[in-house]
Amino acid sequence: MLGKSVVLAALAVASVSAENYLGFNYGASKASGPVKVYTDFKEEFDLARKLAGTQGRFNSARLYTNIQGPSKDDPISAFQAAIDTKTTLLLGIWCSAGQEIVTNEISALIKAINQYGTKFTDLVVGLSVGSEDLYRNSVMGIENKSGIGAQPSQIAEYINQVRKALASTPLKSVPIGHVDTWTAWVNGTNKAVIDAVDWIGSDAYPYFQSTMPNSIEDAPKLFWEAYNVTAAATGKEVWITETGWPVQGKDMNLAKAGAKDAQTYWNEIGCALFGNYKTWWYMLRDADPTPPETEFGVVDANLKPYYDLSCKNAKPVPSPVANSTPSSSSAASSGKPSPTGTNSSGNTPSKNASSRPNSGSSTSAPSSISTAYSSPGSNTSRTPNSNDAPSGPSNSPGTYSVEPSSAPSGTGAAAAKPAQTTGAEGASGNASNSAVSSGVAMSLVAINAVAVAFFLL
Ligand SMILES: *[C@@H]1O[C@H](CO)[C@@H](O)[C@H](O)[C@H]1NC(C)=O
Ligand SMILES: *[C@@H]1O[C@H](CO)[C@@H](O)[C@H](O)[C@H]1NC(C)=O
Ligand SMILES: *[C@@H]1O[C@H](CO)[C@@H](O)[C@H](O)[C@H]1NC(C)=O
Ligand SMILES: *[C@@H]1O[C@H](CO)[C@@H](O)[C@H](O)[C@H]1NC(C)=O
Ligand SMILES: *[C@@H]1O[C@H](CO)[C@@H](O)[C@H](O)[C@H]1NC(C)=O
Ligand SMILES: *[C@H]1O[C@H](CO)[C@@H](O)[C@H](O)[C@H]1NC(C)=O
Ligand SMILES: CC(=O)N[C@H]1CO[C@H](CO)[C@@H](O)[C@@H]1O
Repeated sequence: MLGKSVVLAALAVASVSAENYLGFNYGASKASGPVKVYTDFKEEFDLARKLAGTQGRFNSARLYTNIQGPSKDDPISAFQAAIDTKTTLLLGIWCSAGQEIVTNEISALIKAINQYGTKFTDLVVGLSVGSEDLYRNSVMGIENKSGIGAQPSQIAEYINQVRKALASTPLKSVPIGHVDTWTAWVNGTNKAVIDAVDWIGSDAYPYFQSTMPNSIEDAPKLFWEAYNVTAAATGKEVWITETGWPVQGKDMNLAKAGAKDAQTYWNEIGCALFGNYKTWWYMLRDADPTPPETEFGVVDANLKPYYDLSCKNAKPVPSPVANSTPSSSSAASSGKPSPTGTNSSGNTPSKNASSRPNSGSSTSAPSSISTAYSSPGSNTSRTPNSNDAPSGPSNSPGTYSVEPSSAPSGTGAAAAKPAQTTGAEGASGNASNSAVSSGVAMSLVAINAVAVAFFLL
C-alpha cells in the first residue's frame, strides 16, 4: 500500500510539474501608484479567466513579492484572491532591496503557509528568488539607470535562505528559480545563480532590443534566439516569465507600439507558447486607470481587450530550432535576422552583427486554437518561465528608481515594468559568452541554410 501511494504521489507531482501553466504577471501596485488590495487582485484574476476566446486558460499568476504593502511582512492579499479564484501562483521574492526585505519576504511566505495551509500551497507552482536583479546589476542596466540590482553571490545566498526556510513546510519541493534577461543568463559571471536554481526564468522583449533590427517582423527571431541562448547557456528548464508587445509607447528603433503589432506578437509568439511552454504574459492590464507611457496591457481601462486573444486566426511561429519546437510539425523558420547581441534596453553598445545571417521569411504552421490553448505541450521539458514585480510595502529604504511597479513597494523596488534588456550581447568579452554568441551565429547559419533549402523546394 505504501508503495502504491508513493507511486501515485510521484505521478501526481510529475503531472503537476509537467503542466504548462499559463497566465499573466501581476504587480503589487496599480500603475497609478496605490498598493493593490484583495479586491484588485480578485477582479484581475477573474478578468483573466473570462477573456473572450481564451477558454479560461489564463488561470495562473506571477507575483513579484509576497508582502502586502504597506505592511512589514503580512502576506500579500493576492494569495487569498488566488485561493478564491483557484488561480495557480508563481511566487516572487524581491531581492534588490537588501537582506532585511528578503527576510520579510520569507516571513510573509511562512505566515501565508501557516494561515492558509494547503489551500494556498497547492496552488504554488514555482517561486522566483529575484526579478531582473542581475540585469539591473549589469553594465547595460546601470547605463540605463534601471535601478538597484544585486550581485549573483547575493541572489545565490538568498536562494539558499529560502530553501532552508521552506525545508520543513509543504513547499519544501517547490521548484525555485530566478527571473532575468537573456543577457544576464549568458554572462558567465552569474554562474552562481544558474547553479543554485531549479529553473530559469526568461524575460524577453524584442520591442526593447533597439540595437538590433527589431521590427515586428524581426520579433519571432529575436524572441526564439533569446530563448535558445538562455537554454544553451544554462542547461536548465526555461520558463517564459515575461514577454509581450506594447499597445502604446514610443518607437524603439524599428519597433513600433500599437494594437496592430501587439496583435501580431500575440498571434505569432503568444499562440506558439500557450500550452507548449510555461508562460506568464506581460501583462493583463496596466491602464489602471490611466495608461502608462509604455502600455503592455491586453485590456484597456474599461477592461476590454485591445485585440483578438483567441489565436483563431493566428499563424504561430514556433522555435526555429527543431529540438526546441514542441509542437508544430512544420518547422517553419521564422524569418528575419536575429539579434543576439545588443543593447537591450537599451543602451549598451553592442556589436552590430553585420554578419548575422538573415533568413528568409517563412511561414509557420498555423495552429488552431485548440492547439494553442489546450495542448499539453508536447514536450514539457523545456518550459520554464516566470515572474515579475511586486510592489509593495512601503517600508523600505527605497532606493530604486526603476520604472514600473512591480516590486514591493516599500522596498523602493520597482514595479513591474519590463526590463528592457534583452539584447545585448551583454556578455561580450567573456569567453563563455563568445562561445554562446558564436554558437548562435552558427545555428542561424544552419537555420538559414534550411530556410533556403526549403524555399528552393
Ligand atoms: C556580468 O555579470 C556581472 C555580475 O552580475 C556584472 O557585474 C557584469 O556587469 C555583467 N557583465 C556585463 C557585460 O553586463
Ligand atoms: C545602444 O547603446 C548605445 C550606447 O548606450 C546607444 O548609443 C545606442 O543608441 C543604443 N542602441 C540602441 C538601439 O538602443
Ligand atoms: C552595423 O554596422 C554597420 C557597419 O558598421 C553599420 O553600417 C550599420 O548601420 C550598423 N547597424 C546597426 C544596426 O547598428
Ligand atoms: C519530446 O517528447 C517525446 C515524447 O515524450 C520524447 O520522446 C522526446 O524525447 C521529447 N523530446 C525532447 C526534446 O524533449
Ligand atoms: C534605456 O535607456 C535608453 C536611453 O538611455 C532609453 O531610451 C531606453 O528607453 C531605456 N530603456 C529602458 C527600458 O528604460
Ligand atoms: C567573464 O567570465 C569570467 C569567468 O567566468 C569572469 O571572471 C569575468 O569577470 C567575466 N567577465 C565579464 C565581463 O563578465
Ligand atoms: C535549447 C536549444 O534549442 N539549443 C539550441 C540553440 O542553438 C544551438 C545552435 O544551433 C543548438 O545547438 C542548440 O541545441
